Amino acid sequence: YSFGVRILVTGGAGFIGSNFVHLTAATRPEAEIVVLDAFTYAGEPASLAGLGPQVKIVRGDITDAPLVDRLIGASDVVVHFAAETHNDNSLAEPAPFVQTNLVGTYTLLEAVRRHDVRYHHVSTDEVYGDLDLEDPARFTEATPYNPSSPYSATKAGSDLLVRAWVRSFGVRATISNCSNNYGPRQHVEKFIPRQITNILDGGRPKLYGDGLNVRDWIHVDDHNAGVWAIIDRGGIGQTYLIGADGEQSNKAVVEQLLCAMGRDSGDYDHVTDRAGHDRRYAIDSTKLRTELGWAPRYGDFAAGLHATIEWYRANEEWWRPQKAAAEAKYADQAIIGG
Ligand code: NAD
Ligand code: TDX
Repeated sequence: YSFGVRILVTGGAGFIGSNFVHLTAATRPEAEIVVLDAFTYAGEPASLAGLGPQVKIVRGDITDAPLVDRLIGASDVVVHFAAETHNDNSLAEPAPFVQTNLVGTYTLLEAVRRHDVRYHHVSTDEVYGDLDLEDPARFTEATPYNPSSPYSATKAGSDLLVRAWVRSFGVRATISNCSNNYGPRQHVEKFIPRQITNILDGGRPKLYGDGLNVRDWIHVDDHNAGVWAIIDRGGIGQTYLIGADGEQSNKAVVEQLLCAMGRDSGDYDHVTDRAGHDRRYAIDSTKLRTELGWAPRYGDFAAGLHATIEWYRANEEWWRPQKAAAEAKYADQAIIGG
């Protein structure tokens, strides 16, 4: 470490944050981990089960400035995962995205500035907008910001706040922009868990539009290993893209899931497309690989997908309580959208 061992993890009860906490607890026994999480619909207490006294959990909001000030004053590094994260929700109701992603990040930045605490900001490749299917280009750290949705616009805004706090106030921060994550403990509203659990329930996957949109998939543990490489060895003020060369069309993913789960590969429905639906994301992670020596360990997407299917099969008690509500939200959004 280039800092002490007290780590504040915001959003540690969510998908990527909870995997980060488990990975850190398993690999860094000396770390003292505090999770700050509001336990929104996306925060799941069961995702933090089985962790010892090394991990403390605080239920609270990142926009609560006095609470944030107190926790950051007692930390050596902040790893900021907390966010509203689902594009479809941001189209139905943008307000919590502005509040959490922009005001929440601002609140953290003011506290790390006051206490001079090292800060890592977890962001997304969606800040760069999208690429054409025919375009051989991939996103790099130099790609201009061009977000499409309320979600990606608030993430882009939060990244720009970080850059300004680095330049104007000397805050010791780094930023990572990662591609689409998959793996255990991802909310059933998201693409891969939604389709796996539909199939487990004997239903059919739902493909938006023509299904040819491309996402660049990475296993959540590879993302989190990249985050640790940046915290340990990253340059202050630097941005690093994290991606594992995992481009797949949504249609191809659905077909792989159906085949892997013993169903006919054509057994899915096309449904109304997402408004403003980004066509393709693709990450060039050369900087992270060459400067910090990071490389993904889950190179084989099919194997990672199989393991993820097995996790949802074995952990129905984790996802079942959320499933009906998530599908009801989709049914409502379909009515609003016509
Ligand atoms: P998630 O929705 O699964 O979890 C978000 C967590 O943040 C939840 O535990 C929730 O309770 C908490 N939270 C929300 N609002 C809060 C608030 N105001 N105060 C405190 N806690 C609050 O999200 P995720 O998919 O794990 O994403 C984590 C981070 O990684 C986000 O910043 C996201 O933008 C980024 N990211 C995600 C992906 C992806 O594929 N999922 C890819 C790149 C970057
Ligand atoms: O039922 C579905 N059918 C479908 O075709 C759902 C839920 C999604 N899709 C499509 C939309 C996208 O093209 O699948 C793709 C993936 O959808 P999401 O899981 O909603 O992810 P995406 O919109 O790509 O954003 C994700 O990756 C970047 C995360 O949700 C973000 O938090 C992250 O920043």
